[in-house]
Amino acid sequence: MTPSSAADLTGLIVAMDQRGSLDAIRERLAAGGDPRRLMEECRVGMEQVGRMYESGEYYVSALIMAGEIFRQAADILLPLMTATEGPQDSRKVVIATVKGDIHDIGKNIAVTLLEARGFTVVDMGVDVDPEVIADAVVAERPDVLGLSCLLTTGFGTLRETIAHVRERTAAWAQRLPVVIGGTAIDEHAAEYAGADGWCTDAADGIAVVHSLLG
Ligand code: B12
Repeated sequence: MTPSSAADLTGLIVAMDQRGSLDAIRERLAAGGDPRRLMEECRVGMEQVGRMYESGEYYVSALIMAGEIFRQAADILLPLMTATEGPQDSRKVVIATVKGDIHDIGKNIAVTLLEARGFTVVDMGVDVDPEVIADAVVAERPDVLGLSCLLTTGFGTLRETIAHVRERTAAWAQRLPVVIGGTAIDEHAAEYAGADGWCTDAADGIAVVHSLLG
């Protein structure tokens, strides 16, 4: 299999081949490909681009380019993914990327999938102060708070944000479930931050939200 083959979507993303990546997606969809699987292959490509940036092989411009390719891929794939979503929910989620972090591609996918499942989503955007998030939680009274964080340097801010929210919602009859997401999140990060659930994939995140809400 050559790197330019439609079957190697991950390789095309890593090679920053924008036209090739999008053509491969269209080709694979036309052949009956599963949009979720294609999205996952794109995500793996992004992870690889990130590692190459880390090792000095790619510059920050590659992160920007990969982000742009992924955004366009998501424009094709998300409508297909949401068209086949399962049972609907009518509860409310406040969601934000934490202070100091401007990554929003993953958060936006989570928002789209949550909305497709019927959730009302209050999207506060990126780089949001802990106090501003806590204020929104008090004003909106959501059923769940979702926080996105892609930077390991943001884990302290996640913890600070959740602590603020816990303080401001201490009098609530029911503890507000907090779910965190992002590529570097794991159970240790979740425990450190004081979150109730975590994910590295939006579809899993929605399953976590459902299990926390009962
Ligand atoms: C694209 C990208 C960028 C773009 C972001 C564009 C944008 N608008 O978002 C730009 C160029 C701006 C960027 C900047 C930087 N980046 Co960057 N970036 C990436 C890259 C390559 C892909 C991220 C991405 O979009 N992935 C695809 C999405 C779909 O995946 P995801 O975000 O994980 O989201 C999924 C799940 O996690 C989940 N999810 C996410 N959030 C939430 C929230 C909830 C509530 C739920 C339910 C689910 C959920 O759902 C999503 C769909 O399944 C990653 C590499 C990687 N491994 O991810 C590096 C990466 C995150 N970046 C990194 C770095 C270092 C930076 C910079 C500091 C670089 C620099 N020197 O300037 C800056 C930081 C800027 C800042 N202050 O935030 C590092 C972080 C390392 C670390 N240990 O913290 C990474 C890991 C690359 C690396 N390996 O070094 N970056």
